[in-house]
Amino acid sequence: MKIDVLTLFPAMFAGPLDESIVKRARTKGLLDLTIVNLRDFTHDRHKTVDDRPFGGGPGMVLKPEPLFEAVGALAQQSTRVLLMSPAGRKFDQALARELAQEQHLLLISGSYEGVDERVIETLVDDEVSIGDFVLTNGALPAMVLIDAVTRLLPGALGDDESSRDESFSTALLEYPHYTRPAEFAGQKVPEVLLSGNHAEIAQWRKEQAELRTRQRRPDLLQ
Ligand code: 21W
Repeated sequence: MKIDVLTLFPAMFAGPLDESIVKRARTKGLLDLTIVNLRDFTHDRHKTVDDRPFGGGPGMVLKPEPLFEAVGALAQQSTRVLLMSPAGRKFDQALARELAQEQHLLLISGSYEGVDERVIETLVDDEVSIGDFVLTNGALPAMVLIDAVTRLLPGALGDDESSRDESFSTALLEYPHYTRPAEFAGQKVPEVLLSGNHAEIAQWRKEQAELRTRQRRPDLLQ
């Protein structure tokens, strides 16, 4: 899969995408990721990407010209163009699975400023939000989306990670985990886990997962 990101903050992307499973997916050639500075598509001395809103009001709006030029240069017919926006469709595992099927994603990481509506009408396939809280820009949401999509690419997870993932792809929260020592600071590991009775352990884990889900995320059981 190819993912291009258009951003005003390319430096924010150094780090999170150079570690762990995403790094390995890039090294293996499963993910071809390019971070592109929107300012590279300006032509004036000041590399202007924004301007004052028509109609007045606070803040600035991202100008259409750099975005039209950038998307024109980076997108093909088959590219899915996504604008990271607090007004977008809520990102979830179902959307991550859907996006993992695409050949090419182009993410536009918005800033605190709005984006000229003609960009959204003409260039953007979907607007995507990662949740109902206010961030300073769309860079972290773009990285969150890339992380969630990348681990779903065939071959991205190792055998161990992959089989663990399958056994937990029930829509429940996970049961509690313990490792050695069997007693730590007076806190004991539940006896059943030390029993060696695999049927009882499986039953206990199932009950714990259901209990936790009912207590913490009843919405998942609807
Ligand atoms: C925050 C952009 C608020 C726009 C006047 C002028 C992308 C995000 C973002 C941001 C506004 C996502 C304004 C969850 C997020 C993102 C920055 C609204 C403010 N007023 N998912 N400008 N949360 N956030 N306009 O914040 O770009 S996906």
